[in-house]
This record gives sequence, C-alpha cells and structure tokens, in this order.
Amino acid sequence: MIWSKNETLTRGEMESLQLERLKETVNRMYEKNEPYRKKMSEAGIRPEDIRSLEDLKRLPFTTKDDLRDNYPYGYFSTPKNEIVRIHASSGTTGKPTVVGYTRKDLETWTELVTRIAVMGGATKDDIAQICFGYGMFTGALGLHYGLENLGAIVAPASSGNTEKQIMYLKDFESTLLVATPSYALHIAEVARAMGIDPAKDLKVKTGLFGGEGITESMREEMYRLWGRDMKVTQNYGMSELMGPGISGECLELQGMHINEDNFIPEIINPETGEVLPAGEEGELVISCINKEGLPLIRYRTKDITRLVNEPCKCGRTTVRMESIKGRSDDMLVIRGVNVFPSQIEEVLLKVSGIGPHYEIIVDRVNHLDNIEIKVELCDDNKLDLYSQLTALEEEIKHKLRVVLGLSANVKLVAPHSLRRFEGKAKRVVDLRK
Ligand code: DLL
Repeated sequence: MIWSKNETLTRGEMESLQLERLKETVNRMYEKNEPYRKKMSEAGIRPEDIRSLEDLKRLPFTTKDDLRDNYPYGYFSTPKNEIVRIHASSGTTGKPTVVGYTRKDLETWTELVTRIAVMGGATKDDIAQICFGYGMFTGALGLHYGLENLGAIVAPASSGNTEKQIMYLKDFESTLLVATPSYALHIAEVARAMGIDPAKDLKVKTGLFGGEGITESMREEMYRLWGRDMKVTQNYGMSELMGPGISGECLELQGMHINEDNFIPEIINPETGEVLPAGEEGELVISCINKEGLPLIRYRTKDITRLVNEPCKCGRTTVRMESIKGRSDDMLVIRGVNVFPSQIEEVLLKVSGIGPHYEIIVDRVNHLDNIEIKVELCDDNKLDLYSQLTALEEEIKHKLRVVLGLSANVKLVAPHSLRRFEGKAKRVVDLRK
C-alpha cells in the first residue's frame, strides 16, 4: 500500500510542486526570518532570483550554529503565538536546538510519518509499542501520531524498564515495535534470558527502527532473534528538520524514500560545500519546503550518504538515500541520543581535582551502546582514598547525566596515564565500528 499520491508523482510533477513550494518558503524566510534574510542579502540573492530548482544552490546554507546563535526562538519563521509545540535536540554545547511546530506543521508531520510507517509494512490492524523516550526527543511523539493516524493501536511504552516492555509486548500482543535498532536487539536478548523466545512467544512482525543506523549485520541479527518473517526497516530523520518522517525504507530494502514533496535533498562535498553530481557520496543537505514554524533552507545534516534516482519496485517514484555511512563532524549517536565530545569536555573542565586529559570509549555491550569516560586525576594521592574517588566519580557522572541526558560510566585514572598526542588529540575511541 502507498499512503499518498505524492509518493508516485512523475519527475515533472514533483519538480513543479517542489519549485512552487520552494518559492513560497524562500519568500516566507525572507519576510519573517531576520537572520536568514541577512544571510541572503550577504549572498546577494533575493526571493525573485529563485526561478528554477537549479537556483537552490545559490541560497546560503543553514547550520546548527545558526539555530544555537538564535536560541531558543530566534530562528522561527512564524510569530510565537502560532507555535503549538516545541521539541529540542542536543547542540554542540550545553544548549539544545529548539524546533517549533505550528498546527499545520503537526498535521504535515503526522502525514509524513504515516507514509513512512506504511512503507515499512505497518497497517491499521497493528498494535504498535513505541519504545522511544517520550519527551523533547522527536522520535516518540512523531511515530505516535503517525501510527495513530493510520488507525493502529498505539502503546506509548517509552524507553527503558526492559522487563516491563517485554510484559507489555506479551500481554498486549503488540505486533509492531518502534525503537532504536540497538534497543530492539537488547529487548530480544533480555526476553530470551527471561525464557521468552521473541520469535515464538511474541507477536511482533514489524519493526520500525530509527534514530540511529542499522547495519546489515544488525538486520541479520534482528531476523535471527525476532523471527525470519519480521519486516525490518529503518527510517531517518532529524529534529531540526522535523524529526522522523524525512525518509524511510520500503519493503524492497533498497534505500530510504525521501518525502521529496516536503524536503529537497542535495549532496555536497563537506569540505568545499560544492554540490556533487548525481550518485556521488557526500554530506546530505536538506531544504524544508512545506513548513511554517521552522523551515530550514539548505540545512547541513553532517550525515554522509548517496542518493539513488532509479525507480523502485514498490512503485514509489521518490528519490532514495542509502544508509548513513557516518558523519562529517564528531557527533556520536549513543542509544539514539546525540552526543558531542565538546559537551563532555565542557562538563569535565568545570570539575575540580581532575586534569584536562580524558578519553571517551564507546562500545556495544549486549547490543546496547555503552559510554565510558576515563579522566586523569590531578593528584595521585586521591587514588588511595576510595571514598573520595567514588564520590568524585559520582559527581562527574551526575553532571554528565544532566547535560547529555544519558548515563556514562566514569573511571578516574592516575595522572599521566592516558595517551598523549603530538598532533590533534584523539579523544574518542568508537569500538562499535
Ligand atoms: O533521531 C529523529 C528520528 C527519531 C528519526 C526516530 C527516526 C526515528 P535527532 O535526535 O535530531 O533526530 O538525531 C538526528 O540521528 O542526523 C543522524 O545522525 C542520526 N539518525 C537518525 N536516524 C538515522 C538512521 C532523530 N536511520 C541524527 N540512520 C541524524 C543513521 C540516523 N543515522
């Protein structure tokens, strides 16, 4: 089933819709968004200069810094009294980036997520258990409204408390699971440890996974644990642009279909900003063309991928993006939460008794991301005082939890025991790769 006719437009129809919406959005930005108007003026471009889709590349980029510099509401393109919801995502420093939605934006978001859910095999007969954290994260409420719109029964289980999740899965006879792929694998492992075989004893047949990437080996593991007949798809999104609803895999599993009537994708060279020819790998840049609250133009996602233009067997005509290969910045995605090493450094620098040398080790244990931070003490005498050492570790852990929104293990180590670097310090060791 295909949810919307806009997923099957001819190229000509899609491009004329995109151009019409792009012009409207650029006009809106020019009139209502002062920081972007300034950027356009600096680039010597006015709304009437946008005559074809080719002209998109003349428009200036938008970055996370633009949102951060105008924190919290300065980048909205609608008067604040028309905004009915805000979400937030972590920024490179302590402050998050804030996203605002008008009522119409919420309706659009719902529609786009419904498309993604249908692409991944969801139906109105599903009982959908949502295991994303409800809160400022866009994942939970995004999928929630999309699946309700489809007519499925939605169970807002949120994340964590895995044994209870398994009880819900069993008792509610949930048929569809929404989670990060790593959490879905973890749930299956815990279920098995409880003597429940997810493939036989649970009814989950569809997994809509997102917020982080799914590798082919994770997908294989998903089939092994949840059953060979499970429909395993991933979808992609980003808070600043909307949340989930940007793109998703159909059951052909040949890349994620982009909701192109709402988002125009480009691939650029992350070093030079130059637009790359069709089919080349580079940084994904997205322009929102159907939003009111926060329509970002040429937003640099920092995610590395490639676009696929060939027709898909499912019948959708939209451009697809391949699985994300990595990022062009140093952002880590840990259990679906975005973490910048600079956020960790900022916390550590404010704690007395520890030095400036630290190492961040990210690993995957029992399918769950684990983050450990080793920090050097200033003074080795502390190493002998167990109670002081644990109190300091707890203090750092607490401060990190407040800033990152997730718990990290902290290990204090002797002065001068961590690696030193002659060039750029390599502070992050990501063992998941
Ligand atoms: O993760 C939105 C989302 C929620 C999408 C739930 C899908 C499902 P943020 O918290 O702002 O938003 O994080 C966005 O997460 O730039 C990617 O680096 C990463 N990411 C999200 N989905 C995928 C995916 C949500 N399917 C950042 N594959 C993005 C790889 C993904 N990375």
